[in-house]
Amino acid sequence: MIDVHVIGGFLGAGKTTLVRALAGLLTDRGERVALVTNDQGRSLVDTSLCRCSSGFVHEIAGGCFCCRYDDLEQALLAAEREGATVVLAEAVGSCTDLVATVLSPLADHHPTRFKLAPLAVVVDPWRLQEVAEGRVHEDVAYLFAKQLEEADVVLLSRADLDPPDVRGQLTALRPGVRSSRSPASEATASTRGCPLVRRSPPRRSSSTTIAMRRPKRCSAG
Ligand SMILES: Nc1nc2c(ncn2[C@@H]2O[C@H](COP(=O)(O)OP(=O)(O)OP(=O)(O)O)[C@@H](O)[C@H]2O)c(=O)[nH]1
Ligand SMILES: [Mg+2]
Repeated sequence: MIDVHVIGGFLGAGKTTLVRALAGLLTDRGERVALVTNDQGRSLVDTSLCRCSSGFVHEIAGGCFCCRYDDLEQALLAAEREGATVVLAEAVGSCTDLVATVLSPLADHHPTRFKLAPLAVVVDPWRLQEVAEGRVHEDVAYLFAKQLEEADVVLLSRADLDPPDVRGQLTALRPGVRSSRSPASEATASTRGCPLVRRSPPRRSSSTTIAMRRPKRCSAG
């Protein structure tokens, strides 16, 4: 069986950074790692970044995993044919309902083929703080809460930047969720060597500068 990890989290949370760091760690341990990137647009920066971290990258563009389920399934089957032992699949930052639209159908259709990991949602502690304090647009708060709601585990990014302790706020928003630091705290180290890496400091945009999408299910499919 292939281990399949679906990684969710809000726009800019640190998903690609995590996926790339994990790909490196797992490859060092002898795993064959395939990555699946996803966006609603047609051209993915994340795909180019991920190609720096793994030889096996499948891109699903033009829609979220939720409305491109068949493409995701095909990508996982292709990864299996390529001999992958682990797949890391990064969902679009505005995606919600991953359990209902992706994990449950995969479990139903391929009970002996894919071993589905608990849903991991990457969270930027500063963003979490903004949400908890009501400093974001209601659409952002809605998406953020929806993503947290279905998380089995929350991975807090940017641990290397001395973030605020948000465990209390996290528990208030999502009681009982497991949380831990994202293993990708050394973002610059994990992305070193790739010409596409953005070397500017991580985004600290306020709610007014967030590129907003309405909190609706993806319509691109
Ligand atoms: N220092 C530091 N920077 C981070 C960390 N995680 C992410 N970043 C930075 O934050 C920015 C966004 O990170 P990405 O990994 O691209 O975030 P994402 O969730 O994949 O973003 P989208 O796919 O656009 O939604 C990049 O500039 C990263 O280098 C971290 O743990 N530490
Ligand atoms: Mg990304």
